[in-house]
Amino acid sequence: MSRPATTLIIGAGFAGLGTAIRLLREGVDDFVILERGDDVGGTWRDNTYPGAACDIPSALYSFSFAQNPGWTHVYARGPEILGYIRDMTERYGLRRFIRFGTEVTGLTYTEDTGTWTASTASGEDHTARTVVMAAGPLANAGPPDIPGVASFRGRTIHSARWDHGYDMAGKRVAVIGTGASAVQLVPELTRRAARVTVFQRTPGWVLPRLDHRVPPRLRSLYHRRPAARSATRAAWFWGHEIMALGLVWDTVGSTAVAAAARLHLRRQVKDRWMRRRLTPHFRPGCKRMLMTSDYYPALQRPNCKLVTWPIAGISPDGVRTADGIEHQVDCIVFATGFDVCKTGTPFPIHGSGGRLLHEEWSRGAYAYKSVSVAGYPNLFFTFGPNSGPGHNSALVYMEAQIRYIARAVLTIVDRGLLALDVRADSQDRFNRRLQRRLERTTWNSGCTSWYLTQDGRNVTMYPGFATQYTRQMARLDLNDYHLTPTLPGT
Ligand code: N01
Repeated sequence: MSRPATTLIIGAGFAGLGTAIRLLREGVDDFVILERGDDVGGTWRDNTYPGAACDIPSALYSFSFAQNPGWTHVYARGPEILGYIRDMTERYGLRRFIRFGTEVTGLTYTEDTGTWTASTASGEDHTARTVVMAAGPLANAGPPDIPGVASFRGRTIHSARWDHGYDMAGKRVAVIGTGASAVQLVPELTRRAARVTVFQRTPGWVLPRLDHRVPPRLRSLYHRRPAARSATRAAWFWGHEIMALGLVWDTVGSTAVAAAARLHLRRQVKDRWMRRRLTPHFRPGCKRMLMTSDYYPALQRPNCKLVTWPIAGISPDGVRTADGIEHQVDCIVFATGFDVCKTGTPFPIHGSGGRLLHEEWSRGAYAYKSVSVAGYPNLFFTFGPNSGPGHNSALVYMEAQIRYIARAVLTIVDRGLLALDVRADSQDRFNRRLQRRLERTTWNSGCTSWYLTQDGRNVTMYPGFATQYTRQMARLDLNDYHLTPTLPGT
């Protein structure tokens, strides 16, 4: 049997590739990246819907150690971000570590050897001393459970699995959902399709996205002066940190955000009745803030209609609403979000003693510092429980996780440990404190969102500033872990 690798990384998106780069920098090159798709990029490979872009400035939505001086826009479009990820893959020579088309179907820990085995759809097994889960929290998409969905005779497309072969020209299109994906794709669809009907269940808070092309002179300055890039990044970072006062905690800050969003709505929508239908009834930040300057104008184009009656079902010819109307369409776009692993895992994960992670998480996921779970030694999560930012770039959080995980992997390697397993009491103490802090956040202020479990527990977001999260992740406190030394002679 071949020697186990040091690390298995599951997923070749931002988190998996970032982890690989960090491990290489630390001198670990004995790892394998398992990727179910046929290219790198994760969410940016999958989300190719018209208008896909990032609503966080590119200077901040990129790794601090691989800054791109050439971003063409303040807010990069999807293809440019995918290009950045592909460039990074080549620059760091990561392709040779990736096994494309390898879908992991299960992970099992063997206590005697302190190793993990990943089973895959092809039947091949991969074994390693440590595993980094980087499969992405928003990787699985599917149509929502709306009655009659299977009976629809036209085309259905999910925002995260766009069908580029389907020509929207001349088509009547329904868009279900008005979240972050919908507000980006609706403006593009109104330019392409004959008619677009947008079905809104809950209006969201919208702030303008002040996007523009980065002037060539500024780009050339960024090329010449890394300090200028870093200064821009720092300015965006601190600007977003201030946003936490309005989006994370239910304070006067959120009243200010609400006022700014109302002003944006008043400026862009002159019709009072339409404004009423677009005005949210929850605290800003409770659901994800929407950043767009072209969504409201798109809704008011002559070929666009906003429907706020609840959807009663889908018929063979279109979408039926509770007022009895059947909206006949050729295509339904589901911008309805993702199957988020709040209580489950993307595949069965068996820890020590045969325990099963999705059974332990059945009432909501939890972890220690979002990366380690007691009973699952040597296994580390990126974007694990309570690691989501509500106001800043996910990549800032991801870098903090990656550094922490690399430190843990090196500790296992350098000390020759069989197992590094977080202590259950440390994990419980950490989560009690975390849940107390979450009680005072906007996410727990009464709306429904994908951040919460069915019984209202927030297992997704981190209740604080990015600087606090980074500080939390800066130290690997071995007092919070059980360290099992390798047995002599093994
Ligand atoms: O999905 P969502 P998304 N009937 O879950 C509605 C990231 N992202 O793909 O609010 C009718 O936010 C649902 O209505 P309601 C980002 O993290 C990032 O837009 O539940 N409607 C809602 O309007 C984001 O948070 C970027 O009442 C139904 C919408 O569908 C995450 O992806 C860009 C329904 C779903 O909104 C998900 O965003 C885009 C039903 N049965 C996305 N089911 C960046 O720029 C759901 N809805 C970084």
